[in-house]
Amino acid sequence: MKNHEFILTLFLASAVLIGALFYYIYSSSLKPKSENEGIQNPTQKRYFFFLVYIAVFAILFSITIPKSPYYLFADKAPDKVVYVAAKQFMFVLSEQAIDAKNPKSEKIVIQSGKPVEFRVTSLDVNHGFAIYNSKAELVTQTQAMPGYVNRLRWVFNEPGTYNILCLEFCGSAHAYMRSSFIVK
Ligand SMILES: [Cu+2]
Repeated sequence: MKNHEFILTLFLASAVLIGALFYYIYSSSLKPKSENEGIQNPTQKRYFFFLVYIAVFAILFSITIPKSPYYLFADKAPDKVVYVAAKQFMFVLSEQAIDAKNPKSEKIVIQSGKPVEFRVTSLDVNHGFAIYNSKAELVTQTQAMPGYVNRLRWVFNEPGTYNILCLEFCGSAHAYMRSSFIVK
């Protein structure tokens, strides 16, 4: 099972659990038909149910949180740093720190199999920084936010041309906001 399929399965399992919880609360708050039927001690049963529920979620979180992108390649020193400044409606990419008053883009070539770090910011509004491979599949992404530098580390194993698209609706020409780099 691939990583994303595994995470999808976990999400679906938690959706079923949430559904089960709501069904349990709904059915336990129905009035018993007579004094002899129904739940005898709903408070205690709910307490037990919540304990099980918390335990299940603790397991799910302990599996999924370490897979979140914040820890990806954290132990690898980047072979290359690429500075990214997004603005309406373009991406400025450079191997040198970008001067906000005079942003200059340059052609970026990344070595395959080596960790690269993108330092992503925005010069105006919020943008997305999404990297797509030559098959138009989303590889990785982060937000481009004014006043913040988001670090995105990745190792590209497939050579080719990668496209960068904005994933945040940032204005009238948002759909035309794109750039690219080469992995060789
Ligand atoms: Cu946009």
